[in-house]
Amino acid sequence: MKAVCFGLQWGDEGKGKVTTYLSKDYDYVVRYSGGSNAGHTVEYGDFKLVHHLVPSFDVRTKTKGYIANGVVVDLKVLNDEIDELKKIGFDISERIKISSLAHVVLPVHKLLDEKFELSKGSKAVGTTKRGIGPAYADKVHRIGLRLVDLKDKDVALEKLQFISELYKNLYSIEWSDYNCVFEEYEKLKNYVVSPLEIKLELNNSNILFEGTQGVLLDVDMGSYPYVTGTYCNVTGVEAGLGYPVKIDKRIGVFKAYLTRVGEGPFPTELFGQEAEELRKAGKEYGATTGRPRRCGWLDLPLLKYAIEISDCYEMIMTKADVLSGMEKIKIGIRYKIGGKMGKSVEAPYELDMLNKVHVEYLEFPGWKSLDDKNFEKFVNFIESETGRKITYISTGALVSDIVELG
Ligand code: 2SA
Ligand code: MG
Repeated sequence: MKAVCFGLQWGDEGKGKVTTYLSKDYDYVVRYSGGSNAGHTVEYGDFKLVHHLVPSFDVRTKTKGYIANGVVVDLKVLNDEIDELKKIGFDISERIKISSLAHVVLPVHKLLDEKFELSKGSKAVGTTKRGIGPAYADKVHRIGLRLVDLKDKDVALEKLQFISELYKNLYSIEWSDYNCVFEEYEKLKNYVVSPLEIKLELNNSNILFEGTQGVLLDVDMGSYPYVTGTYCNVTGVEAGLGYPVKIDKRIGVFKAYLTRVGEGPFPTELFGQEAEELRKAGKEYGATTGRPRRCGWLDLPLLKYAIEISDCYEMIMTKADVLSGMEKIKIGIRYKIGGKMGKSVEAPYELDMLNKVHVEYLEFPGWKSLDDKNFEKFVNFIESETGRKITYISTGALVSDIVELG
């Protein structure tokens, strides 16, 4: 069995928790995209983990993790995460592998990320400043440093000096502390494998591919230019792994409302008191940067778009418990363009028009708990509108707070 668990919104749908919950039935959880911009929060009860690079497998089980070459790796962040796990009693050194073809996020990437954002002024994307865009850009510029390059220190040194020179000439960014790269590499070199070396094992394993961010942040299919630097859609699985793989299940995760962190259009966004209440109730603060997330109502046209482009057949809804106790709950059901009486737009073909739309809402009576009939109505409405089954509902923050729907 090969499945992918990915986000149907702008990230932070609760993929980390869902992945951890589902991971016990798989041999491997594989990260195929993104980098340390990701923040997958998993509450076990006794302890809480925020995964940035370590795949979100259940640390209490025997499931293993593989970081494929589609991921850009900040070596220090990964080492720190592995060390933290060890400190709390989970030595994952036998349970983690990294593709030798994965590119390394260097200090210059973070500096350039910061510089780009500052220089763009009002056009800034609101990145996490973790160097993600520049690291992917250097991969495409064909100057990136891969883990395999670090095998031979002389080769790596020459590459690093070349990168450093380019950054100085092109961007006036100075950096020469190459030792930190070598030191971090020494700590994790035993986990590095060639993608071909691990292919047979992966072919014969049950794998849960773990998406990062959400399909609306996909570099092609998302709300460009307000997107991340890579493929968050399920199309990223093969690109990230480096070879074809047949996926049996595409599990899309969405939140009962909507959040976005960073800039870009957000048609159902709430402001002021209403936004603040939702943010507080849902603890909607960036898991990597701590930034307050923008909050709003569930956007059905966007959800339909995400389902369509990911060909997702099964959905998991999270955080409906956060809405419990609210008097009224809204869903944005339709877009109109060109004034309130304008043309109705069901699912956008391109997301460029998102900042021009008016949203029509449907109001639902609130629910006290998830056993309430009113909640059932909410679920049924989403299922009938999307034509997709909601197979699980997360009922609270803990990994174990999940119920399967019959
Ligand atoms: P980047 O850093 O180049 O990937 O930023 C580009 C856009 O992608 C958004 N992005 C994210 N959106 C939601 N969650 C993310 N992870 C963290 C979290 C974010 C945080 O789990 O909360 O802590 O701020 C994530 N990572 C990238 C980003 O906001 C830009 O809009
Ligand atoms: Mg997150």
